[in-house]
Amino acid sequence: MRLYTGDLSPYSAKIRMQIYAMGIEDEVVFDLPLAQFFSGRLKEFSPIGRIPILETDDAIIPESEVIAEYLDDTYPKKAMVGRDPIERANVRVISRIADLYLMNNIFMSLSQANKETRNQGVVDLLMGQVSRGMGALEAHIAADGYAASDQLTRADCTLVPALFMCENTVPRLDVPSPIRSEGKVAEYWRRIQDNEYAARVLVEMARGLKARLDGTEQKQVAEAMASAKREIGD
Ligand SMILES: N[C@@H](CCC(=O)N[C@@H](CS)C(=O)NCC(=O)O)C(=O)O
Repeated sequence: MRLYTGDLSPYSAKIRMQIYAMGIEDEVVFDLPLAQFFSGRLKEFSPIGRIPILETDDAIIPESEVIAEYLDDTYPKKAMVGRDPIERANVRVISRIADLYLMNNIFMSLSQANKETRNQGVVDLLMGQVSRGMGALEAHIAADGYAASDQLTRADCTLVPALFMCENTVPRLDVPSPIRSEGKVAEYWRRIQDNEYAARVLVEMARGLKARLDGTEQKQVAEAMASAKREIGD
């Protein structure tokens, strides 16, 4: 299998964390087609045009939640969706809160990162939704152990990158981190960073953020584009 992924992409980080935790890393090649991704040509390969994408011998699978289910279905003994119907429901609810109400709104708000051109109404609308999602998460998250139960599940794999975005990306909009200083989410966030798989994707995301902010990513993209052009010319 080949996973099209990027260090900073929270939806990709969620799948990497699942792959690390399932212990199936040897079955996967990690790849980022930089030139295609940053020139919008990923759509030629996967119509949705977003990462992560999982390529198998038989299919091109987009959408992180679908890839997560596929991995669980492919390796049922290592599946991370929970042991019984209630646990599975909790895992899916937390994963949806993280994906739809946190990550998606934060992702859209990034278009307003530039102070000069910022539309504050857009920021307020999206941050209101993030805050509402946080309220729901506070009610659903487990009081101890992992996000949905006493074991690491896909809920953690989705939530860890989402909370990274809350802490590191939201402040770029001059809005404080939506993770409150106290409560179950705050305690979970402190606890989960000691987990080896969470710690690993957090390091990768921090590396991606640094590369974006210090211009390294821009340089890599320019090099990848130039090399793609040369290949077309050859
Ligand atoms: N719903 C998708 C969202 C994926 C997504 O938005 N990926 C971002 C990177 S984190 C992307 O590829 N953005 C490129 C674009 O919007 O053109 C999923 O769960 O996989």
